[in-house]
Amino acid sequence: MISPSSGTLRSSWSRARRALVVATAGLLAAAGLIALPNTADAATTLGASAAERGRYFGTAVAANRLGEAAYASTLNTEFNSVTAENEMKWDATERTRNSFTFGAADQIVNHARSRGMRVRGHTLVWHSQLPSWVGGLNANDLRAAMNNHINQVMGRYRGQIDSWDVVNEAFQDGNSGARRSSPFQDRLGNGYIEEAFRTARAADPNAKLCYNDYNTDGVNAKSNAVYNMVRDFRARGVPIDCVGFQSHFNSASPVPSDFQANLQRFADLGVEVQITELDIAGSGTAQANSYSRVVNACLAVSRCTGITVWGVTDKYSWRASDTPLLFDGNYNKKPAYTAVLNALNASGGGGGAAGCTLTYTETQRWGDRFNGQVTVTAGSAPISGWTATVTVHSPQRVSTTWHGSPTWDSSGTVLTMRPNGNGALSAGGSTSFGFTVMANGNWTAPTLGSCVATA
Ligand code: 9MR
Repeated sequence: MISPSSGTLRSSWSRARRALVVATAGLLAAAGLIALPNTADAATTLGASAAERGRYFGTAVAANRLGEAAYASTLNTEFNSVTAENEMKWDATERTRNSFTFGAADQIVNHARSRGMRVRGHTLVWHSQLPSWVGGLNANDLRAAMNNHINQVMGRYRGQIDSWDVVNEAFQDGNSGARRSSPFQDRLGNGYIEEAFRTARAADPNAKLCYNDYNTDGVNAKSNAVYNMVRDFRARGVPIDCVGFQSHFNSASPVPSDFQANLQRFADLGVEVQITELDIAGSGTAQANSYSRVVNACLAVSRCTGITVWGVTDKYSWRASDTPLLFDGNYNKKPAYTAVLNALNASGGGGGAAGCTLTYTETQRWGDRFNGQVTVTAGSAPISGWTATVTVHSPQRVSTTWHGSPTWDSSGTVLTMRPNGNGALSAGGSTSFGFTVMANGNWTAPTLGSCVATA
C-alpha cells in the first residue's frame, strides 16, 4: 500500500501545493497586492549565485556564435556579465584610421543589455591586434590617434559599460618589471598609460577604468611593477578604478599560492579587483579544485567584484585542446562548473554575503499610466552600492524615474538603475527607486532582473 508519506506521493503532493501557492502569489503580485522577492533560481546558476555574494559571473563571448542555440542558451542562463572576446579590439573597431566599425560589438552589447547582463569593455590600448597603420605614426599623430580611438569607442557605448580595460598587457614578462615595447611605449614613453586613463575618464565618466594583465596573478616582479604604477596613480589622482587579473592557468603556470594575498594588496590600494579572463587547463577533480580556489580567493576579498571566464565552451576556447572552461564541447557542465557553483553557494567562505534582492509594487495608477516602486534590500552584509535591472513590456515606455541614476538599453525597455546617493545599505537595510510607466495599452507589471551589490 502507498502511504501518504511515501516519497513519490509526498513529493508530488507538495509540488502541487507549492504550485498552488506560487500561482496564488503570482496572481496577487500581478494585481499589485503583494510584492514577490526576486529570488528565482537564486542558487542554481553561476550568475544568480554570484549575485547573492554581491558579485557578477561573466564570460567572454564571440558575436558569431550567438546564433548557435546551445551557446546562446548557456550564456543566457548562466552568466550575468559579458566581455567581447575580440569585437571591441582596435583591429575590429578601427582597422582603417578614423573609420569605425561597431557591428559585431553592437551585437554583443545589445544581446547582453537586453537581458540585463553587464558588459566589460575589452580593450582600448594594447600592443596586439593593433592595425599596422598605428605603428607607422609619429609621436604627435599617435597621441591623437590613441585619444581619438578611446573617445570614439568609449563614446559609442557611453553609459553602457560597467568596466573598461583601458590599457592591456603593458608590462614585460620576466623579472625586469619593465614596460613592454609597443608603438605607444616606444613613441609616447611611460606617460601614455596615464594619458589613456585620463582620456577614458572624460569619455565615459560612469565606466570603471581598469588596467588588465596576465602573469600578475601572484606576487612577482611583473605584478610588483603594476602595483607600483597603480599606487602612484592613486597617490596622484590619476583616474583608475580597477585592476583586472586575467588568470590564464595551466600546469606550467598554476593558480599561485599567494593569489588571494595578491588580490588583497591591490584591493588595499582602494581599487576594485576583477578576475577577467579565467581559464584553467585540465579536467576532472584537479581542474575543479583549482577553479574553487580562484572563486574562494575572490569571495575572500571584499573588493573583488566579479569573475569572467574566457569563453562559454571548451570547443571555442582560444586554447581548446587544454579544455580550460566550465562547459565541455557539448555544453555539458563539467566538474569545474559544479565546483564553482558550490563555492559561490557555500556560506561562510569569507567575504560576507554581500548581495541584494528586489521587490516590486505598483503604487499608483491612472487611465494611461502607472507608478512602480522597486525596493532594493541588502542581504546579510552591508553593501556600498547596487545595480538593479527592470524590464518593461513594449509598447510600454518609462517616462520618468526618481531616486536612482538610470541607463537604458537600445530598445528602451530595459532600465538599469544605479544609486543616486542611496547606494550604501546596512545589512538587511533597504532603499527604493521609482518610475512612471506609460502603459500604451499594456498593463503587465514590469519584470525584475538581477540585483548586483557592491560590497
Ligand atoms: O581569445 C582571444 C583570441 O580569440 C584571439 O585570437 C587572441 C588574439 O590576440 O586574443 C585572445 O584573447 C586574449 C585577450 O584579448 C587578452 N589576454 C589574452 C587573451 C588570450 O590570448
